Amino acid sequence: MTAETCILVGAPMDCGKRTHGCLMGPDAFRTAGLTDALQALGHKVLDIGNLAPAAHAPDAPDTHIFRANACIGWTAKLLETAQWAMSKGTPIFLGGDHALSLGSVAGVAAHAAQAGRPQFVLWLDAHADFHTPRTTQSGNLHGTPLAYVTGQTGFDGFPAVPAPVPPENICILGLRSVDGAEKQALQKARISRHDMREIDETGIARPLKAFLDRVAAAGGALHVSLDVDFLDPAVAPAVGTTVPGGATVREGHLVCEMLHDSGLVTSIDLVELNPFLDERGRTAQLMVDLCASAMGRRVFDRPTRAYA
Ligand code: 6HN
Ligand code: MN
Ligand code: MN
Ligand code: MN
Repeated sequence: MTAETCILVGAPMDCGKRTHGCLMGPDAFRTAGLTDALQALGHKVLDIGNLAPAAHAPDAPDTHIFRANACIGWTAKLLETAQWAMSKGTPIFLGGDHALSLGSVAGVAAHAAQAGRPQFVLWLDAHADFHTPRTTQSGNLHGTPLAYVTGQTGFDGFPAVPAPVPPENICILGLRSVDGAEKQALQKARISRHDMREIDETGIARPLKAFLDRVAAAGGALHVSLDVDFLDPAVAPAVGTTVPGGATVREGHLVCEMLHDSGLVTSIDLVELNPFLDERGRTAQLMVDLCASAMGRRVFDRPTRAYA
C-alpha cells in the first residue's frame, strides 16, 4: 500500500439547502476518528481545519435560488483550496452539503488539466445533482454540482469553471431519485448512470469495474464524491434527503475497497452528513469507516485487481 499525504479540508458549508446541520459535519468526522483511522493505515494526515467562504454579497431572503451568494463565496474558496491541496497530497473534503462539490470538483479538475491529465468523477448518490439554477424546482444548489462542473450555463455570478469535466468522464452509482428535468438532461449528456435497480440485478462491482477500467486506460485522475444518501437510511440516517432502497454497508465498503485497489483515487468528498439527525454518531462512524476502506483498510491483504 502506498502511503499518502491526506489533506483534510473542513468545509462547514450549509447553504446548499434549507435543512440545517451540515455545518457540524467536519467536526463529526473528526470526532468519529478520521485522522486516527488514516494514520493507522500508514498515511500522513494534514488537517488544515475548517475553511470559511470568500467574501460575498448578502443574500436576499426571498429569491428562488436559496443563498446563492453564500454558495458563490464557498465555491470561490474551495476552487482555490482544492488546487492548492492537490499539489500537496490527496485532499479529503469534509462537508458540508453537496454544494461544496461545485468548488472541490472544479478545483481538482483545474489541477488535473494543468498536469495534462483527464479528470474523472465517481458520484455515489441517490440523486443525480444535475440541475442548473434554471431547472431546479427546490432552488437548493446542492442539487446542481454535476451541471456546474460539466460547464452547463445558468450559474450566473459563480466563478468560471477553469476546466469543465467531460460528461463521459462521470459515473453515478446509487440513483433512485431523479427529477424530470435532470432525467431529460441526463438522457442527452453522456454521463454513465446506474440506478439501484441495475445494482440489484448485476451487483455494484460490475458498473464500477467498467468505469475504473476506463479511468485507468485514460491515465485519469479520479475524484470520488460520497453523499451520505447513497447509503440506505436504515444504516445512514444522518442526512436531510433520505431515500429508501439505498446501498448496504457491504456495497459501500466493496465500492471503497475496489477504489483503493484501483490505485486511481486522487481526491474525495465526504458530504451531506447532518450530525443533528444522527443516532449516536453511527452515520459519521460509517462514513469514516468507508473512507478508511477507500484508503486501504482491509481484513486480509489481496493482490491488486483481485476483482478482475
Ligand atoms: N443532493 N433533486 C432534488 C433537488 O432539490 O434538486 C434533491 C437534491 C439532493 C441533493 O443529493 O446532494
Ligand atoms: Mn448529492
Ligand atoms: Mn443525494
Ligand atoms: Mn495520490
